Amino acid sequence: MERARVVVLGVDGYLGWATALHLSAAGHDVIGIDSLVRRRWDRECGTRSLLPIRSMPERVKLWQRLTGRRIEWRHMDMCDARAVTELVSEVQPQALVHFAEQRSAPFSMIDLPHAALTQVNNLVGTLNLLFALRDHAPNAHLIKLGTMGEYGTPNIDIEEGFIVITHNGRQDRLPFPMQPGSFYHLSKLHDSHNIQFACRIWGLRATDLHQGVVYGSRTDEVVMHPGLATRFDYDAIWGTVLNRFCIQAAVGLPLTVYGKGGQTRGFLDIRDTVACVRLALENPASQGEYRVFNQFTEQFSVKNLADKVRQARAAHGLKTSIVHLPNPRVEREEHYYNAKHQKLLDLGLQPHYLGETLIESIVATVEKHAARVDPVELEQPNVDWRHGGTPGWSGVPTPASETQPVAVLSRAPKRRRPSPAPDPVRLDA
Ligand code: NAD
Ligand code: USQ
Repeated sequence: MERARVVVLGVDGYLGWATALHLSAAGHDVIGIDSLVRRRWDRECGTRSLLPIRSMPERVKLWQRLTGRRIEWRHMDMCDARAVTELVSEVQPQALVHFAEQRSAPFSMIDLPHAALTQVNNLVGTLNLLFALRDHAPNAHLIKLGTMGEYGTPNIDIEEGFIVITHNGRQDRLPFPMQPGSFYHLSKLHDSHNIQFACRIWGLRATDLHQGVVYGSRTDEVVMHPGLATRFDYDAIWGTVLNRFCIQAAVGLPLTVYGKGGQTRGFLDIRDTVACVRLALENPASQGEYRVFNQFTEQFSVKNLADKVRQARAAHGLKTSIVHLPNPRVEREEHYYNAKHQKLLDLGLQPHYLGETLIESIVATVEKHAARVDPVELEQPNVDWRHGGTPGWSGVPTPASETQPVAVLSRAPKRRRPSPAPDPVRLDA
């Protein structure tokens, strides 16, 4: 594909930053936007990236100094419809990669304000984009980060987005039945419906990447300089499971398996995330097409992963313990799981599979920054699916000056269990 003008939405995040660098290195012209809201949510949750991350202006300046390549940085909220419209009409992108959402399942389960914030932020941002594309760039290719969690854990094979069903003697190709497991995962499903609808009625083109759980922090571009590091979460709100296990192992804490640990999910290395996005970009959907790629490379149960980390450490003579904590989530702990993931392989993806060396390299990265680890964040989960934020939850009030225009918290999360009848959610403050 020729050089494309591509907007990366959510460029300050874990995957957005690594992807922006990868696309820029591949010769594409990248414009990165972010509201920086994740940095605010970190302050509110009392969490922080294990790897120190620089400000966006510093990062893009460093990238330009090291490579001569320019990433244009713009501070913008996806919930600001006018700003999204102006961006799309002015830039006239060939493609947009949309990462800019609230992406933590536990965050969305804290209480009503957090569930509402998640759904408003994610749905309104995506809707703003769809209308802007309809009116100003109907040929642009939308590449949307969805999630494997939209499917849930059905007792049948999971297809890539659609399934052929025969019912009462008639046959159709229909969206695969979905059973998401949190208000966050539901927001991704609602987005998928909205995007599919926009492709059907307005002829837009979109690729919905149903991505599994990502691990690792190193891509070819990110490792060029410590100042290019991407965020690396490990706490119980933002940290994903393998990243948490590696950090727990590095600091000598037990690996926290929730429940029996038979929960099986699709996983992928962050190097494969950036490669998959590039493949989707360089092999665009047709006009009017809504397509789904299941974006992961291997499936593991949580217990399986914990055993792999333990074995990798044992190979170096180090002992790691595993604890089974009462599961704070409502999810199946033993189930059938077989999800297809062929389409990205067909486009040429060359996966990086999880091996002991990789686990060791993640652990080694962590060890360098062990002084930044807050062990409390690694011990007990602080959000329960049945009751919300637990007494261990340590959110602090959000300063009024930092509230967002559309999706806002009407009240800050408290240190106590939320009352059965929460305050009404205000979305207009
Ligand atoms: P992240 O929290 O590190 O990054 C998301 C970025 O989006 C943040 O920088 C945040 O400030 C920005 N953002 C959020 N709402 C915004 C808004 N309204 N306007 C502008 N910017 C906004 O998350 P991540 O791990 O990089 O995930 C990126 C995307 O990939 C998410 O959509 C997530 O659902 C999806 N995903 C992530 C994983 C994973 O394991 N990390 C797996 C599957 C799918
Ligand atoms: N888990 C543990 N111990 C832990 C942390 C998690 O056993 O210390 C378990 C959870 O109970 C769950 C599994 O590990 O069964 C995965 O949890 P996770 O926190 O790694 O991932 P999840 O909440 O599903 O969300 C993450 C990203 C989200 C993305 C999703 C992809 O935060 O943005 O959408 O992975 S997927 O899981 O395929 O839906």
